[in-house]
Amino acid sequence: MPLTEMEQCIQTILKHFHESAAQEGSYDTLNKAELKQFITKNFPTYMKKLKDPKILDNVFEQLDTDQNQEISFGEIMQFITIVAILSHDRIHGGTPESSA
Ligand SMILES: [Ca+2]
Ligand SMILES: [Ca+2]
Repeated sequence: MPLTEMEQCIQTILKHFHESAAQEGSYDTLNKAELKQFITKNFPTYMKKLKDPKILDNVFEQLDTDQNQEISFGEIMQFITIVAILSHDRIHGGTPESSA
């Protein structure tokens, strides 16, 4: 049975997470360099904001809720969730028709 579109979305997220996570150290978590690569590759618009290393540090700390200096799949999902919510807001906020 083929995957539904939503299942494919989840598979895509898993694939790209593991591609970045496998670069160094644990193959199932992102260190800071891997997080940077993950965002650069998958969210280039957001990467512009991360040019300042202090902002990357801050994003890393915010996502690393268990403070083990690695970003797990569950922790990166917080980032994906924020991006998804911002994308949703943009759909409703960008056009003149949306003020109705
Ligand atoms: Ca890793
Ligand atoms: Ca962590």
